[in-house]
Order: sequence, then C-alpha cells, then structure tokens
Amino acid sequence: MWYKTSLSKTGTVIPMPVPSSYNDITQDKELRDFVGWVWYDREFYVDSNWKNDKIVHLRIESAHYNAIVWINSHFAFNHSGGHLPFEGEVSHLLNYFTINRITIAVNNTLTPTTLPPGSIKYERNSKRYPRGYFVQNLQMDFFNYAGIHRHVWLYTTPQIYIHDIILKTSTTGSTGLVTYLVVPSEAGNTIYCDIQVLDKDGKTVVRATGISGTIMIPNANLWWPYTMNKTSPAYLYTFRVVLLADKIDVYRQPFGIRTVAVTDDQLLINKKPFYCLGVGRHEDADVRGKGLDLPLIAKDFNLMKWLGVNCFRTSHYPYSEDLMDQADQQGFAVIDESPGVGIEGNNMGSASLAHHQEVMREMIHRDKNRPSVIIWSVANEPQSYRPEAEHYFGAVVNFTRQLDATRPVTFVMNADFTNDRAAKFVDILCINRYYGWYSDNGHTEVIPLQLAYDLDSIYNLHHRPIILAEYGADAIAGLHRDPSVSFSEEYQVDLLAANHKVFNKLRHKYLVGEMVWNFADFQTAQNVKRVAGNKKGILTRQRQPKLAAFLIRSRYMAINNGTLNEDVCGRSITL
Ligand code: GCB
Repeated sequence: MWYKTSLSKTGTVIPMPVPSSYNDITQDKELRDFVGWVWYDREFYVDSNWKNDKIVHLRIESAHYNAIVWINSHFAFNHSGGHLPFEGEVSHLLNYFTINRITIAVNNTLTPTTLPPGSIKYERNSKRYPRGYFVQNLQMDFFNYAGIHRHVWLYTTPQIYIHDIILKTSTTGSTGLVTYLVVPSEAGNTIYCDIQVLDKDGKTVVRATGISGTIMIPNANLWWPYTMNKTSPAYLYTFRVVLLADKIDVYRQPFGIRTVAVTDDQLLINKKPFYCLGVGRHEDADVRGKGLDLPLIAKDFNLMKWLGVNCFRTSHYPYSEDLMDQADQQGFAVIDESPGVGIEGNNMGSASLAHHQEVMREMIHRDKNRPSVIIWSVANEPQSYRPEAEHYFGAVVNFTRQLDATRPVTFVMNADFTNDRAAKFVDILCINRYYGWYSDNGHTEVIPLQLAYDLDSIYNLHHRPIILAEYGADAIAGLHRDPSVSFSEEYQVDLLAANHKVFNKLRHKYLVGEMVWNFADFQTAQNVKRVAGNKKGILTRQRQPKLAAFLIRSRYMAINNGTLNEDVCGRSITL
C-alpha cells in the first residue's frame, strides 16, 4: 500500500541519489546487507503541452533486480532483471497541471530462476540463530549491489513513432553495405520515412526511402578497434530517419560499418586478424557501488588506453549505455556478457531457460547496433559438465544466434574440457584458468606446462579460436615480498608472466586473446578467501596501479607496436 501516498507519510525516509546503489551510501550495516524490497519515490511536474498530442514514456535503464513502478498511486509496469532497460507508456497516468509522484519498489533477492541465480537459506535452529534469520547465498564473486543504478527518463513521442531501428553492416570491396529495418510503434502501421546516412561531419552521404532496404556507401570508412587502425579508428556514421507523419519527427542512430567473423583459429575484424589485449572488469566503485558514474567511466577508458587494452568483457552483466557509447566512440572491442553468471544444475530448468532467453532478447535489443560489440557471451562459468547443460546451453546459444547472426556467440567456460557438455555449441571459446592460484598456489613454475597442455587439448577437441578470458592472482596493494609469496604484488607479476610465456607461443596458433582478471579490485560478499573484496585488480579499487599494471602496460604496448621480445618475461623486463 506504500504506493498510495508519499513514502515520507508512512515512516522515516532516507535521501537516496539515483543513479547509485543504496548499499554503501549510509553508515548502516543493515542497509548495506539488506535483502528484500526497498522503496523509492519522488515528485515531478511535466510540460502541460505533452497532454495534447504526445505519448509520454518512462524508461528505467536499470533497477536491480525486480521492480514495480506506480505513477500517482496507479500501477504502471514491472520488470524482472537487474541490468537492462525497461519502459512503458505512462501518458494516461500523469497529471499535466499538478504535481506527479512516481513510486518504485525494488527487490534484490536472487533465486534459482533469476540471472544471476542465488538462493535464500533460512536458519531455524533457535539456539544458534535469532528468529527469522536467513542469508542470501550468492553463486557469483561480486557484491550484490542493488537499487536504481542508471538513468530514469521521461520522454515523448508523437502518436505514431519509431520503436526500433535495426542495422546490419557488411562490406564488399571498399563499399559498405547497411541493411536496415525501421520498426514502427504499432505493427501494421504504414509509415513514410526519409532515410539519410550522415558522415562524422554531419554531411549526408546517401539517401533512401522506405522502412527497409540495403544502402551502399562507396569508399566507406570502417569502424576499427583503436589499436588496429591507428589513423582512423572508431569511425561512426549516423543513420537519420525523418518520419513523415502528421508531424515531422527525427531519429538518429549512430553506427559503424564493420564485420566480425571467426575461422577455426582466428578472430577477424573487417577480415583482418584481431588479437584481443583485454581485461575483465566490473561496474564497481567506492560509495556508488554499481551506480552510473560518468567521471569514473572517463577515467577507466583513459586507464585502459594507458595500459594498451583494446578489448574488455562486460563481466558478468551488461554495462551502462553511457559506458558502451564510449566503447563505440573510442574504438574498444567488447565481449558483451549477459548476467548468466554462476549457473548450476538446479538453475537449468524451463523457467530459468525462458528468463535467460528473455534477458538475451533485451540485451541484443539494446546493443545490436553497437560496432564495439564483437561477441555475445551468454554466461560465465556455468556448471557445463551437468547433463542438463547440454539442452540448456544448446537452447540459449541457438536462440542468441537466431536473434543476431552477425556476431559470434560464446559462454565463458571453467569446466574441465574432458567433461564439459556445452562448448561444442559456441563459435569461439573463452576459457578461465587460475593455475598457480586456486591450484598449486605459490608454484608459478607449473603454469607453462599445465596451461599449454590444457589449451592445446581444448583446441584439438573443438577446433575453434580461444580467448583466455581470465587468469590472475590476488595482490594486496603495498604488500611486497621477494622472492614472491602469494598475495604480494610480486607474486601477481610472476603469475601473470608465467601465463604470458604460454600466450607468446599460442598466439601464433589459435589463441586470439588474453584478458587479465581483473582491471581493478572490486567488492565481493564477505568470505574467508576475500580481504574486503577481490584483490585481483592490476589497479586498486581507487584506480592506482599495482606492479602488475606496469607489466601489462609494457606487454600490451609492445604487442601493439610489434616490438614484443617473446623471450623476456615478467620482472626481468623493465617495469
Ligand atoms: C572466476 C570468476 C570471477 C571471479 C574470479 C576469481 O573464475 O569468473 O567472477 O571473480 O574467478 O577471482 O575467483
């Protein structure tokens, strides 16, 4: 009933910024670790002119996890899923001359059918636990930050509007081909539109009419990752649609012309081999948690360029649209990952599968026109050795491919290659391996043997290109030991360098990328293996470099410049 009146009339309220996670904003441990429904509200006015001939839409870019929205005490819409936008028409619920109130209830509980999945465990032994005690079990290694994480927009359209623009690009010789489909708001509506493709200076290069077709752009400027074509990377055109309805309405969609393909041992961008110099990441920062943070996005892109990174994975959920815009504009390749992290055997039933497919649909709907997105990742480290995994991942991967056949599809695997049942479905293999850390801790000398054997075996089984999507070691910034011991900055460098020895050999064969885990330290749930979070960052959570950052920078820069000395690794190079 809390949506019936303003929340401040029902009890104490806390000022809470949007966007942000609510967890770290106050000094209250209960709020930090809260599991269940939280309530937001605010009052606002709308332009009274909107009443006449506009449709008003409300768009919420991300609310974690389940959300219910009311306007002026009336139900507007709800949504399940913590990382993708949802929206609805709200014209009929608004007051145009008096104040409005929006109320949003958000519930962060993770269950066996959410993505990521989780479970609630009640403890009923009254000698050991207080009444009603329960814990949220997580199947992932990051803090379950919650709240309204990204922008909330009110925007208007005319009565007939454009619901979607779908662009697919290819090339023939020096000509770019853009196959387009303009989707009207109501199926069956006839819409008349004028199409223009503008170059980056805003000059019209081609015109067309009609809601679908293929446009040819002679001497096209291609979109490239910034390290592949240093003179003109990340070229973006604008697809401009002028809707010729009762009132003229204009839509602009930035896009890049580029192709992605895989052979059995290469990843090709614009038909040239691409080697991914990458990082795994998180949307994670002090105070804001996973809340959108524009200065941090700018800083992180500058740091990635400083490191020589040309590719990142949106581990383990889709990142904000603002961040993805930067990848498009600055020329970073992205493995766009769904929130399907930590899927176990009991998360592979039909309800989980239906929700996973819906999440893939939402993610592809949002990111399909982005040139930066080169691969879809449907999951991270599922229990792909389970018998159920065969049907489940066959279905998710095929569904994803049906929605978009222009990009390779993968999931990120940590299972042993001898018993995995799902890798056969993917176009490109992404593998996580922690030799010298979770096994044989302290023994970097075993890494070259174990990693090379493992990757060769996987390649011989599947004949697909491989990206080593995670490898790394925790290092507490400022902890130094020589000879190195685990958790010291030196051990992190030694472990990475031992992996690099193998990469140096395999990148001339089927290895098409290396992605250190992680770009920066990040928050996790409390547990005995985590010292106030995961410390595998090569940067601290405050974005200061550890020793390993200089190793990665010198390696990635040398590979980018073609000057890598493959015989010199680790602390013997000048950091
Ligand atoms: C993994 C997971 C990642 C963890 C990492 C670790 O394999 O994919 O989410 O954070 O290992 O540090 O254990």
